[in-house]
Amino acid sequence: MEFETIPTVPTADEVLDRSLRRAAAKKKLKINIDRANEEFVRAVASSIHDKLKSVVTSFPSFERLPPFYQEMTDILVSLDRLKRSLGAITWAADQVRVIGSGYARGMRSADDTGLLRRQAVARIASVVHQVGDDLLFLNDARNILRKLPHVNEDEFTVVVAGYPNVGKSSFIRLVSTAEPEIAVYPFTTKGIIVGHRDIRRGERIQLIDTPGVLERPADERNPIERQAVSAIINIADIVLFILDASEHCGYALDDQIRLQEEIQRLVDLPVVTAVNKVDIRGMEGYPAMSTLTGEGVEEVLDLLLRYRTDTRQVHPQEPPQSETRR
Ligand SMILES: Nc1nc2c(ncn2[C@@H]2O[C@H](COP(=O)(O)OP(=O)(O)OP(=O)(O)O)[C@@H](O)[C@H]2O)c(=O)[nH]1
Ligand SMILES: [Mg+2]
Repeated sequence: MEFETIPTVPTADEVLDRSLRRAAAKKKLKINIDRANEEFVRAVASSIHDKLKSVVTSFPSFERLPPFYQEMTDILVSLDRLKRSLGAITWAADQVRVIGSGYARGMRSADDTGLLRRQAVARIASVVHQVGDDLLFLNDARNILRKLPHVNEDEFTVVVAGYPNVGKSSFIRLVSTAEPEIAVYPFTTKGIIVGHRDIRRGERIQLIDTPGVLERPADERNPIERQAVSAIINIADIVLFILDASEHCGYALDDQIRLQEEIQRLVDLPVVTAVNKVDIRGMEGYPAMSTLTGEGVEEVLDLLLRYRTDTRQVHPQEPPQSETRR
């Protein structure tokens, strides 16, 4: 993922200190004091300009990112805010260069180059401090975005969704390489977690654990829930919707079914619904499993894999592969 390579974004003081120190080292090399002052201002301005520009270019171009990552960026840090801050840093880089070359030129005909040097540094420092909050914001954004998991668009992808606490992570843990946290309280999972499962002939599929979603208007959903919806819309080939008929999750079954219907309307994809926690209570008409006892879990996975062969088969007229071939 392109986010992993974004280096730490320095604070305003770090940008200034580093550039002033470097320029001071260069200044020592000059014998003529006026030349030294001019050189100092040029060096400070150019080093700050380059540093700020490199901060901007270290972020990926968001328009070119796949829709899922664009949307996740928007949910987690706000694309608008990110673009505004990157724009502010570009502005500051240009300002610093203009100030630096203006003062350096002025020094050629000045009596007191030391005074001009101090004025130039003060003005440059003021510009850098003006974008101090933007630098802090970009570093926070960088720290959040670099934790986003890598989603492979070429792999068959099952997105596991449902109300909080129904056993989504428990299922993912049993059938994939991912090891999400499991707990008795809702919203244990707060982001997208990617796992894999090897299937025959060296192929593997991707299984995505998502945070729980509540049945409520989309604009009332919090950023945690919105990540799940984004995964369903942008990266799923198939959705496994888990119901908890025992209601031990803390939510009414009717609400869970309404959410399942909403998701079904939202995407033009197969939505396979399975009932978990059947060690406590099952429900007619749906595949049954218990991630606690393991009962029915592999059967649900097999059901999902059958869709994989259905959607990716080379000859569409070929009937779905039978149970015996798996
Ligand atoms: N009895 C029983 N409990 C289960 C079963 N599956 C999960 N649980 C319990 O249900 C609780 C929630 O499980 P999780 O796997 O964390 O549920 P989740 O859907 O990922 O929850 P969020 O991440 O909060 O949305 C935990 O206490 C699990 O031990 C099951 O089949 N039977
Ligand atoms: Mg979970």
